[in-house]
Amino acid sequence: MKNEKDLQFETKVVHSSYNSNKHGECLTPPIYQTSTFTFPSMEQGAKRFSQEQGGYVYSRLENPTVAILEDRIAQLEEAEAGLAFSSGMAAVSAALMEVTKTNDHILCSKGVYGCTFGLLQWLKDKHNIQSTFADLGSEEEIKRNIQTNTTCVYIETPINPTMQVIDIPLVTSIAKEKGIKVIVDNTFSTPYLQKPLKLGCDLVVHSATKYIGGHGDVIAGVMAGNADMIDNIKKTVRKDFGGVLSPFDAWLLIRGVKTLAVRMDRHCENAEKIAAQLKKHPNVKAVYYPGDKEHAQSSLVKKQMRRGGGVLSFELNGSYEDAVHVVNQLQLIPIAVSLGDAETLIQHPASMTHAVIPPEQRVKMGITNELLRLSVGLEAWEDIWQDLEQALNTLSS
Ligand code: LCS
Repeated sequence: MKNEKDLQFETKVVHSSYNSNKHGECLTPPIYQTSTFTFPSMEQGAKRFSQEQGGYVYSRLENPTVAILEDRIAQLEEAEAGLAFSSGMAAVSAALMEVTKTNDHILCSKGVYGCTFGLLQWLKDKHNIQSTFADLGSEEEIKRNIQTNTTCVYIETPINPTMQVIDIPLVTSIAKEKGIKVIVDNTFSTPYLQKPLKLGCDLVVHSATKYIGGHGDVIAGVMAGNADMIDNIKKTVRKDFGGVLSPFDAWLLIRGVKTLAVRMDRHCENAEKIAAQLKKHPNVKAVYYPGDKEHAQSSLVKKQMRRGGGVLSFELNGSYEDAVHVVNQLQLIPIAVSLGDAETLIQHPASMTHAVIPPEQRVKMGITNELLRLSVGLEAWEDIWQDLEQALNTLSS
């Protein structure tokens, strides 16, 4: 077989990081549902602890099923190493803890997921780690917001839920000059659509709950980066804070990720169609979708993403009450947070995923009360549109 690294993405999601000969010739990776591992002797146990000798010790440190997933994520992100966590937030918090200490400063994209915002607030209150939220749209703006104590730039791109896009090479080139680490939350794009490490960032994090898992049945996080950094996080924050993924959940992700490329193609196709339909509807004021040729940053999207992804947001020509009315009329599309599942999901960021952000700041981020977020699923796009259209048509235009 070719070197795994030379395989195409669609092949890597299925085959990489797993050799059935090492796992009882099982086609599908086994679930090593064990908390601990036996040592052949006292001496060998001690050597495993001191790392003089390889071998598993305890599943909070390493587990064979989890290790298959971690290596597969590294292959997909074209990273030296990967690491799995019990949630996306466990991955985000471990990444931030790795690159900051008390009194440091974080430069952050203008918007982030609500709980990431909450975590940044907690870091400020507890450890005096301040954050600045900025547009990061130009060299001048990035440089102006870097302080002497900035140790990290943290970005989501596209940003949840406004779908603004950040120029990763621009950010990383400036940060590198100043020795600042760049973390990219790649949840919305997945490594199929965007590879931040190749664009110069230091660590990629994901809520694997979303597209990596893809089936709405697991809460998980993953991370990828250079071997030293990942090894350090594995031996410190992850081991001692303990946000590890269970072997069964790792297995669900190994299964889910096999179809990532085909799912993403379908998510993108459906989202393109739904965005185009929404734009034509008289009761829709604005549609925010990176895959839309008229998206304000479409040339940047083309530069760093393969396609626009499966999530879009839109604002109604109307009030918050109209938004509530429309959402309550939906029959096929469930009202639920999360994204990246087979089911199309709709939610209201201002009162749900981003409710923790103070209203004034929320509006600055572009999250108005009329904004709705749609995670476009894998159904026939005509059925998704029919449901949206009948709901939108109940508003008088
Ligand atoms: N990063 C992003 C961009 C996210 O959207 C989320 C969760 C997380 C990190 C945290 O991941 P978790 O711990 O939930 O696995 N986003 C959610 C959302 O938009 N709706 O529900 C959860």
